[in-house]
Amino acid sequence: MKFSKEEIKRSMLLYAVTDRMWLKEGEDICDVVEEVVKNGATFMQIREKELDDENFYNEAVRMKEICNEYRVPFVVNDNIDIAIKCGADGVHVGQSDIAGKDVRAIIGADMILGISVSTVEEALLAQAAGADYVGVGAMFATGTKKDAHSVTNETLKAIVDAIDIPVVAIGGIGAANLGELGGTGIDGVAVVSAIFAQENPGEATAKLLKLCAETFVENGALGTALENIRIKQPVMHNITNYVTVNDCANITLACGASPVMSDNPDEVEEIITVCGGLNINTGTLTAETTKAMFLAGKKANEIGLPAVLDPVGIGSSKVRTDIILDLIDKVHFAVIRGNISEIKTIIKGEGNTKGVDADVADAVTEENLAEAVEFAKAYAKKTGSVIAITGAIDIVACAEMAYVIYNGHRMMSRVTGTGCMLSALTASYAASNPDDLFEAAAAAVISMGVAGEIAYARLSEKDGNSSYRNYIIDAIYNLSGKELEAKGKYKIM
Ligand code: 3NM
Repeated sequence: MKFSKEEIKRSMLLYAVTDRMWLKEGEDICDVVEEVVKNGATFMQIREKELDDENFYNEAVRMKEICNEYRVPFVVNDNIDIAIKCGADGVHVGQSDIAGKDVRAIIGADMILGISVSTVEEALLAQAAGADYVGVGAMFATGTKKDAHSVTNETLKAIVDAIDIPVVAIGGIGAANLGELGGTGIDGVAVVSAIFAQENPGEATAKLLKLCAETFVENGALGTALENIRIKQPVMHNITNYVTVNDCANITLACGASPVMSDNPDEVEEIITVCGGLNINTGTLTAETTKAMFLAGKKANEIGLPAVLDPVGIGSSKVRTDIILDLIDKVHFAVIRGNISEIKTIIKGEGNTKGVDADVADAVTEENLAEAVEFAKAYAKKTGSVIAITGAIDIVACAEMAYVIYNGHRMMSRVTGTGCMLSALTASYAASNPDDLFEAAAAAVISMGVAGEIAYARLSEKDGNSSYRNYIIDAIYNLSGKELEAKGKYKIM
């Protein structure tokens, strides 16, 4: 299956179900769906009760493409044929439709199966029939589904306790009453009118997601890693290139840390002693900054502070490659963050090409993912550093485990320095979570990707890459731990 069980569980948080009834004059449902997933819906179901099969199918194909781009699971309500034909991630059926086990037999093991239930007995049957989640409703009075049974919070809790698969509540749920479902143990809510009947479905989605995060999400390792920066407010020593130094300083402030940007070899050893960690970025390298990097890096090691390396431009010249390899040799880095080509070049420079990069294509894709993850883990094991390889798909690896991260937006590549900013951010996370560098680095990478998504949703017609850069920094400034948990799109390998 494309989505792991954990991803499906997390994606229940804000489950949107389409309804064309609320479309405004001339509006296309797929455009609305794009606004909704762009603004944070974590799951999408197409529900068409009146449309003929051809139009249903055509619409499903387009929605599938949109959801795919945002890595949001997409299922089709009731129509198994269309679900299979359009390549949907799954299908959702009710009690009056075909029996769950028959649906599983038709769709096979890999597609997501959701089943609507309103009693514990139905929930147990759904689980036994191979459902990946159940939708429980109706929790409140709803005009959207006329024949819905009503369910009490007690029954909802009993269902949560009785089964192991994720539970999403549905029916009459909106911003005003969502809080009443807190404490029931559900994974999230499914809504139709609270999104699609609203004047601005995108804005409504963003607001609901925040509420869902506050109500249903517990701070895990990622959220805690972010909150720790705000609590500890470490001073961060950055020795970085002059192209993006200001952005690195501002993103450091945005996440809750405090930047010092000294690259003077005569003072860096003194400066680092009042800091919580170090970020070394090898862009626009000069003889002086090189000296400062070695001095600060060694001192950071000596006094036990985490150092992050961003090997910008390795391979672009012999001088730079040699310096970076020498740095890695003489300084222990808590985290090394680069794109796959940079990380590959580091390893090649060590003459360790065999079995490492030969079959790993330059871009990480679903096809070479398993191999790229093994490559990152192997290098993490060898160096004792956390290895963060960033691109369209990001990998954050320690020797035993890796986060594979799908957050971010392609518009990020139109801003110079998103990588540099991420390294500065990673150093702030590492300094605030020195005992859990793996989760810290993953949280940093996810938060940058989430910020790229939030910033993209905020762009208006006349905005370009300059506003986008600022919106990314704003998004980091405003990001909460729970929001980070809620918006993270990742799996563990
Ligand atoms: N299924 P709204 S209630 C599609 O109880 C659906 O199984 C339900 O719409 C169930 O969010 C429902 O507008 C409608 O109330 C939910």
